[in-house]
Amino acid sequence: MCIDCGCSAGSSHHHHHHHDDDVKRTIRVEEDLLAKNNRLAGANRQQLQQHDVLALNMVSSPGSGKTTMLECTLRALQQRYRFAVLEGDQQTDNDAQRIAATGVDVHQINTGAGCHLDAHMVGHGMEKFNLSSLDLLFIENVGNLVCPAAFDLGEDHKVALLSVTEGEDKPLKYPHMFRAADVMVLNKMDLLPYVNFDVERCKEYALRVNPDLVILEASCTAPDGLDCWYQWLEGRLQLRPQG
Ligand SMILES: Nc1nc2c(ncn2[C@@H]2O[C@H](COP(=O)(O)OP(=O)(O)OP(=O)(O)O)[C@@H](O)[C@H]2O)c(=O)[nH]1
Ligand SMILES: [Mg+2]
Repeated sequence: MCIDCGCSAGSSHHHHHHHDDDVKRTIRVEEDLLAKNNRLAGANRQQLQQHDVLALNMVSSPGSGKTTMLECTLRALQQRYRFAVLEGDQQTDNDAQRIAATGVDVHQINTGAGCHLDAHMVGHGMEKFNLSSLDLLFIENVGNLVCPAAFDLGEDHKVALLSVTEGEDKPLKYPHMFRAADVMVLNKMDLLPYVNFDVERCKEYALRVNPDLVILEASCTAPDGLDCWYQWLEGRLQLRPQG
């Protein structure tokens, strides 16, 4: 259930003809849902921290390259770090199969009609792994640039991917996601010659929405195209207390 698109809970934003009582009730339901989610996210975070597991919530529109970037990352770094992946999708276990092919432990969460992962689903997903044998848990969220922004899963950082085929105005049009994220990975830089995409303007928009955003330029197909991402990731992993 989602406060932004009203997929189940119903949103007050789009209905101006509600009676005041209906609006108040809708808002109360939304507040309750988010409060419950935040409680569960806190419990997830506590568990992850107890085991010194870094958790990253990968968010983007469908097709920006979340799974591809994870496949590359796992293949490149799994000799040095212990990974597990939670895969969120409405339907299919396509992405889980792609991750499993790398040899890394993965669990698929299907949300059905749901347009985002919530902390409750992730808490149960975490039960599938032995947290004390992990360095990093990747959570790939449902492809959606809107609703996942509102749901804390207990992660350390949201990492938002944006590919250069999507248009440089996206941080302005979907500000909640880029405000909720700590990192923006500008992906598919290899396609820049074929699309109208102004990288500098995109960065300016993104920083306007979130001045603290770390922006990384990446390509999953170019040689060394993910080096800056690996650098950020390893820097972050090395910040953890030594277990
Ligand atoms: N040229 C190019 N293609 C890429 C890059 N990264 C991903 N792709 C392609 O983009 C398509 C979508 O990639 P996915 O990794 O499935 O995207 P996703 O974000 O996981 O998609 P959903 O899980 O459906 O939200 C695939 O055909 C990838 O091969 C890149 O850096 N450059
Ligand atoms: Mg995917």
